[in-house]
Amino acid sequence: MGSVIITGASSGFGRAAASLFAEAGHPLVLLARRKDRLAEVEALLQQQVPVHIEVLDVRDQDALAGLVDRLPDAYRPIDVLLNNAGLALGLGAADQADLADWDTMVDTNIKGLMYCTRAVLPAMVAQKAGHIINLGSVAGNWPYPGGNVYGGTKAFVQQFSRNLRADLLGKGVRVTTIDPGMCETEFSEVRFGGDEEKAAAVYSGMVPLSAEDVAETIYWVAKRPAHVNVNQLEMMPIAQAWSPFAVHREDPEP
Ligand code: NDP
Ligand code: 8X3
Repeated sequence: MGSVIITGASSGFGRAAASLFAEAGHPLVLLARRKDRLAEVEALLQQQVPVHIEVLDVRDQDALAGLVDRLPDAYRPIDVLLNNAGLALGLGAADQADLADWDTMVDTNIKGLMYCTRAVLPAMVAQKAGHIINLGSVAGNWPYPGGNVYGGTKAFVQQFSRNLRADLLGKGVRVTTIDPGMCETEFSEVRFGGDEEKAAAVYSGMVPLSAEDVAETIYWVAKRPAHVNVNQLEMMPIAQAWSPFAVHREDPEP
C-alpha cells in the first residue's frame, strides 16, 4: 500500500486523517512545526504502520524541495498528498487588519501549499498515479465579514486545484478540494491568538463538524476507484447556512 503525506498532522483534520489512513495500513509521512505534537502522533500510529515525521514549516521552500528524496523506500509509492496545513489569523475588517497576519496566511495557505505540491507532484507523475487532496474552505466559496484574506487564500486553493486537474489530464493523478464549514479544532484558537473563550464562543449553542467528520470525508474521497475524481466537495454542519444579502440603508434626508 502506498504512503500518505499529510501536512499539518499535529492537530485537527490532519491528525484525524492520519489515524484513518493508518487503520487502513498506509505508511505515513507527517509534517508540522510542533515537534512534541508530531512525536505524540508518531508514537500512537507507529504501532500500526511505518511513520516518518518531518518537523518543518510549509513556508520553507528549501526544506520541502528535498522531501521526496529524503523518504526511505517504505514510503514509496506515494498514494496521497493531503495539503491540509493552514490557518486563519484575525477576523477584523480589511481596513483594520494586521498586514503581518495577511502575509502569514498568504505564505502558509497559498505559498506553502504550492511548495508542497511542487515537491511531491513529479514523483506522482512518474508513478502515473497519486492523489492531491487540498483543504479549501467554505470561506473560499462565500464571503463573510472579516473573511477577507483568509477567504482569498482558500479561493486560490480551489482554482489552483482546478488548474492542476487541467495540467494533469492523462497523467493518472487525481486532484480534489474539500471545503468544510465550521469545525471545532484548534482553528479558532489560532485565529483568535490563543483566546480559548473567544474560540469556544464560535461553537456555542450549535453542533459543529468534528475533525473526524472531515477526516472521514477525506478518506472516502481518497478511496474512490482510480478512475473517479471528486473535483470539489463542500460540507457544513446542519446548523450552518447562508445569510440573505446584506443591505446598507441610510435615513432619508430630513
Ligand atoms: P488546526 O489549527 O487544528 O490544525 C492546523 C494544522 O496546520 C496544524 O497541524 C498546524 O501544525 C499546521 N500548520 C499551520 N501552519 C503551518 C506551517 N506554517 N507549517 C506547517 N504546518 C502548519 O486546524 P484545522 O485542522 O481545522 O485546519 C486544517 C485546515 O483546514 C486548514 O487549512 C484550515 O484553513 C482548513 N479549514 C478549517 C476549518 C475549520 O473550521 N476548522 C474549516 C475549513 C477549512 P503546527 O502548528 O504544529 O505547525
Ligand atoms: C474555516 C471555516 O467559516 O471559519 O475555514 O471560515 S470559516
